[in-house]
Amino acid sequence: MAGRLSFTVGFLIVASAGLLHGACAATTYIVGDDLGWTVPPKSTYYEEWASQRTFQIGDSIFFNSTTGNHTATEVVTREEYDNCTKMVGSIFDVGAGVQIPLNANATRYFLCSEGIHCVQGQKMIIQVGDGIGAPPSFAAPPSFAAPSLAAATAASALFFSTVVIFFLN
Ligand SMILES: [Cu+2]
Repeated sequence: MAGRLSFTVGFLIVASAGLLHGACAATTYIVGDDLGWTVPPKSTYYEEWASQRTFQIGDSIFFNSTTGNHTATEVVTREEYDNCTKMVGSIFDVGAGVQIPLNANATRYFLCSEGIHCVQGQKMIIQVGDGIGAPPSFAAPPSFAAPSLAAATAASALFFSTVVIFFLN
């Protein structure tokens, strides 16, 4: 009986750990890391930052502004991106930070609408998955709930495991 208990507990701990790990697998990338989202030291800074990373469905990017006024403006086409087109798509004021979920394979274009920041290089291309897919719906607001939802799912899985252990013994 003790052997079966140990086996059951061990199995459930492994299963729960798997769920917890799964919940953490989605990555939130802080755009520009320590630099944050600002006018970069060189014009290709953010494009290089993004090209060095692999973005998958479920990941998020977090625009964190430490100095000055900036926006995270998403435009739809490469042409709009190249031309630093403003007032197209969705514009988020990067005050306290903006988190944008990457919830579909697509190539997405972000830039700052303030002054000439975009021309100075505050722009970035994010390829999610294979980069092929419909552009995002701009009706979707930035998500702040995703991390806590994932944590809640993991917590409920742990609770369920505990209940199962209780009834098995
Ligand atoms: Cu800016």
